[in-house]
Amino acid sequence: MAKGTNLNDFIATRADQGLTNVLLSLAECTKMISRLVSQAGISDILGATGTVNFQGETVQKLDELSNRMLMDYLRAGGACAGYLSEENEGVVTLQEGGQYVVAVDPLDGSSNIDVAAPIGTIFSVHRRLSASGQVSEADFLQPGRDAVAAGYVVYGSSTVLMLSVGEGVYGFTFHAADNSYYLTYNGVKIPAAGKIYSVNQGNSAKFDEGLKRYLEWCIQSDKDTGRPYSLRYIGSMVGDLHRTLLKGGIFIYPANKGEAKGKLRLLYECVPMSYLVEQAGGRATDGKVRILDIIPAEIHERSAIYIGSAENVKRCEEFLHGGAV
Ligand code: P6P
Repeated sequence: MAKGTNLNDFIATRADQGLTNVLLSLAECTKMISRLVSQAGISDILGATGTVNFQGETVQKLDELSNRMLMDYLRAGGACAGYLSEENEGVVTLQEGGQYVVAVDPLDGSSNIDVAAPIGTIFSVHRRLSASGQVSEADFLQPGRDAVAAGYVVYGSSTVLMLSVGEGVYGFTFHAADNSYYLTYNGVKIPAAGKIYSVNQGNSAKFDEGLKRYLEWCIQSDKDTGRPYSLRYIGSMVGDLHRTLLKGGIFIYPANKGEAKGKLRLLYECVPMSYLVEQAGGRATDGKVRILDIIPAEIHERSAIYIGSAENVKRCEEFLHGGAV
């Protein structure tokens, strides 16, 4: 059965050798992570027979293991100079001659493994700013608008890699039988408007007044605007954003009173997702500023995020800025 375009062939025609190397290293590693995630429950049972694996290493949590695997695959690929991860305190030099730096959330939403809910790997790729040698944090403190690629892999009922190299968004579904990703979304466009909003409404008491009024507006009945909207919230950014990208609507993680800049990390959660959503025709801001225009000050800094269909995000911003009626 013809399965269509293979990821490797697709990337090779759209990226230079170095970027192709980085992206295929990431993709190969996510195939392994997909297998581990799908077996997590079973390995837990196996783990009950002893917490030491055949190499004599302590069995690590899956997100820490994913982090180590991603570093190993990118280092072996040879083109990735530096690595920033939610799991590492500082940046890591992988190949001094590499020309790219990668920011990664190795296994976002990993607490959902226990309940078999969708989780994911999120990544963005920039060119290094330094010429060669050891990378520094400065190589990563670049705005998302300068990224050369971004994407995620959602480990759900199927494993799907969503990717952009700046020319639209393409999706590839993992075919475990022959260990390959095949093109299944040939140019994703997010609906201009959607009827789903996604937020942890349990935090409402901490939301500012404009957001509270927007959420009240979402659930009022109004046929012309398709309201009331539906609330969908998985508690896994990759799962919630994958649905938003395909079905439309808005995902919100605001700056709460307790969290001055929100919970989600700018460089390896907000930027990659914003890059993809904008490439698909959507919009992503922190409520005021375009996410991709933010100049990061710290490698693990957080940001509020309002992201999804352009009409939904703009309508929400009207309430945030006090202009909505
Ligand atoms: P809350 C998962 O822990 C995560 O980092 C994102 O994947 C998700 O969108 C968010 O946190 C959920 O946070 O506070 O609603 O549980």
